[in-house]
Amino acid sequence: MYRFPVVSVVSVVGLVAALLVGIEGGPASAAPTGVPHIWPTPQTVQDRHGTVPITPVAAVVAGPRSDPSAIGVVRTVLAQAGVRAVTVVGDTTARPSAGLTVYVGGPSENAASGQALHSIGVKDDVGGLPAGGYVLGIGTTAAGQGVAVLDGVDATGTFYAAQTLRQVLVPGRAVFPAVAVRDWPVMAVRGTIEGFYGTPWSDAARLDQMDFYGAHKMNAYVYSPKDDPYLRAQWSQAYPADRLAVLSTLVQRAAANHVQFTYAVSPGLSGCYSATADAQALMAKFQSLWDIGVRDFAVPLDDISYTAWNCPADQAKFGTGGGAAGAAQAYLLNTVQREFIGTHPGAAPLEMVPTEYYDQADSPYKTAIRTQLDPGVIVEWTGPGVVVPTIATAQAAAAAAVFGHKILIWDNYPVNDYTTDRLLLGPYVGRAAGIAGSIVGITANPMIQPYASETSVAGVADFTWNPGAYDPQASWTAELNDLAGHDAGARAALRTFADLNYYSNLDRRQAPELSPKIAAFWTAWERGDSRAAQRLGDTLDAVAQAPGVLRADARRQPGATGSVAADSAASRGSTIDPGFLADSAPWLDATALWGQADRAALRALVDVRNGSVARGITERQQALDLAKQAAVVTYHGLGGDVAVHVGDGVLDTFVTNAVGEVDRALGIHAQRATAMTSMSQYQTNAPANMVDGDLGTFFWSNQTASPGDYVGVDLGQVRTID
Ligand code: LTM
Repeated sequence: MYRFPVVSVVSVVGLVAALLVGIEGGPASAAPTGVPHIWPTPQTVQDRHGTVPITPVAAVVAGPRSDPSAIGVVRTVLAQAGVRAVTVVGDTTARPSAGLTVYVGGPSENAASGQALHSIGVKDDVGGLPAGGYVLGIGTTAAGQGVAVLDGVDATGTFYAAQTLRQVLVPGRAVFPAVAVRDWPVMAVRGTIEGFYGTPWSDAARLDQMDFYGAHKMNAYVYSPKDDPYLRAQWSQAYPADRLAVLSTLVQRAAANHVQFTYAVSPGLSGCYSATADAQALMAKFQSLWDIGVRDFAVPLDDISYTAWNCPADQAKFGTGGGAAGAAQAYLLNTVQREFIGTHPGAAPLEMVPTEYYDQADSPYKTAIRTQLDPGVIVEWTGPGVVVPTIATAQAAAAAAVFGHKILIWDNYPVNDYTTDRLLLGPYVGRAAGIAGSIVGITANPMIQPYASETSVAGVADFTWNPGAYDPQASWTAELNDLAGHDAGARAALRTFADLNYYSNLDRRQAPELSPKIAAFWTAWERGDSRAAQRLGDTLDAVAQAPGVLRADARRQPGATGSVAADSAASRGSTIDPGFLADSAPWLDATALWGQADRAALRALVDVRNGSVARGITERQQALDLAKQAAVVTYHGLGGDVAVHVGDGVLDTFVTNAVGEVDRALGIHAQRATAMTSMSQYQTNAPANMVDGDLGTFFWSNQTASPGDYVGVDLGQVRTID
C-alpha cells in the first residue's frame, strides 16, 4: 500500500478510505450552485460554476511554516462538512492522488500551493497583494481530484483564506463551490479599542472576542479599559504576576487569531512629561508586556487636563497652554519612540491618542503634535466630534493634514458608556468610503457589553476590509443571522430585538421596522379596518415573545458558553450566543414587558370598540401596570443603576396613545398629557415624570443637547397651564 508521509495523526484505515472514496467520488459535479456570500465582501470572487465534493476522508498539505491556526480552521470546516479523517502531509512529499486535498499556505509557507492552484486552472497571483491578502482556489484537477488552495501572501492571508473557505461551504451539502477568490484588506488596521468607562470586559469575554475578530478578518485589539487601574490611576505600577499571566493568555489568543494585541498605558493623570523617571517607568511597563509577547504599544492621552501640570518642572520646561501640552507630550513620546520602539526590533509603530482627539481645526496643541512628534508615531482621532454620526472623506483628509501624522480612527461606536441605559445594536453607518485614503484604519470603541457589540463591530470589519462594497444593512442582517444561529425563529426574534435597540448618535431612528407598522395600524384603525388590529397583534406578540424565543434557543445547547478554542473561530454555534443573552438581560426583560404592555393596550382598544367595555377597562389597566414595570427595569453598572430603554418613543408611545384612545371612546376626559424627548434618560428620571402631576419628580437627561434634540409635552388638547 502507498504510504503518505504523515505530519499529524492518521489511521491506516483512513488512508484506504481516502483512496476508495476518491476513486468512487469521481469528478466534481457540474451543477452550478453559486457561491455563498462571504463577509467581509471580497475584492474579487470568480464563480467557476460547479461543485467540489468534500470526501469523507481528506488530506491537508502543509509546509513547515503553514499557519497552524489556518490548519485548525480547515480541520473544523472539514469536520463540519462530515469529513471523518484528515491526513496532514508535507509540502515536499508525495501527495494523495484521490479525495479532497486542501493546500494550506502561500509561497512563504507551502512549496506546493502554486502548482496546486495551477492544477485547477486558478492563477497564482498572490504576490504583490497587501499584508493579509490571499487567493483561495477551489476546483477539480484534470484527473478529477477535488482541490482547495489557501494561498496567503503571508500567514495572516492564509488564515483569512481559511475563514473564507469556512463561509463558502454550501449549507447542508458536503460540497464546496468551484471558485477563485482574490482578496485583500483595504485598511491595514481593522479592529476595536476596549477604551470605554465602566465595567471592563471579563477575560473570558476577551478571549471570545479574539476569536470573533479572527473570524471577521479583523486584526487589531487595543487593551485600554478606562477602569483598569493599572492603565491610568496606577499606570506606573508593575502588574502582579497572576495578572500578567492572564494578559499573556489574551496575547496568545490574539496571536492565534492574527490579531495584534496593543497594550495602551495612560500616564496623563499623574505623570510628569519632563521626568526621566516617569519615562523609564512607562518603558518598564511596556517591557513587562513585551516579555509576554506584546509588540504593539499605545499611549492614550485623552480625557486629561492640559491646563494643569502634574509637576512644576513641566511648567518650567514647556510653559503653559495647549501648545505647551503638545510639546510636553511629544517630548515624552519621542523618548519612548527612540528608547523603546527603536531598540526593540519587531515592535510596531507607536500609537498615541492626543488630548485634542476630535475635530480637525488647527490649534497650538495640534501644531505642536504636527511639528514636534516623531513622524513614525500614529495619531488616533475620533472624527469631527467625539461620537459622530458621519465622517466625510474631506474631514479625514483634513485631520491627516492638521495632525501631520498617520491617522488611526478611534470610532466611538457602539460604545455606550455615556448612555448606559441603552444597547446600541444598529448597523455601523455614516463613514464615507473615501476616508480610507487618509487613514491607516479604524479601531471601534465597543459597548460595555462585549457580545452585544458584535452586531455593529462586524460592520466595522466589513467596512474596513472593503469600504467601497460596504452595505450596512446587508452586513447587519448577515451578522444578526450569524449571531442568532440557524433557527429561523431565533433569527426573527433577534432582528425584532435589535430593531428595538437601533437608536444611536449614528442613526437617531428608533425601531425603524416596528414604527411604520404601528403608524400603518393607526391609519387603518381610523378607517375602521378590522384586520388592522390582528396584524399589529401578531407583530406585538412577536415583540413580547422575542426574549423568550431567544432564551429558549440558547437552552437548546446546554453547557454552551461564549468561550471557545482558537480553532473553533471557524464556526459560530447553531444557537444564539449565551454571551449575547447575558449582556442583554435587562433589555430583554424590558422588551418582554413593553411587548405585553402594548399587546394589552391593543386588546383594550379592540374590546372597547367591540363593546366589551368591562374587559377593555381591565386591559387598559394591565397595559398601564406593565408599562410602569417596563419603565423601571434596571441595568446595574459601575456608574450606578439606570432604567433601560427599549423601543422608546415607539413602544411607550403606543401604550399612551392607545390608552388615550380608549379613554376618549369611554368618554373619560383625563386631560392626559404626553411627554416626549429625543434625549436619553439619566437613571430613573423618565420623561413621564414631566407629566405625572408630581412636582418632586422630573425628567433628567445625561446627554448633551445637540441641534435637533427636543424635550416637550403634548397636552392632547388646548389647555390652560399653570
Ligand atoms: O474617545 C475617546 C478618545 N475617549 C473617551 C472614551 O474613553 C469614551 O469611551 C468615549 C465615549 O464616552 N468618549 C471619550 O471621550
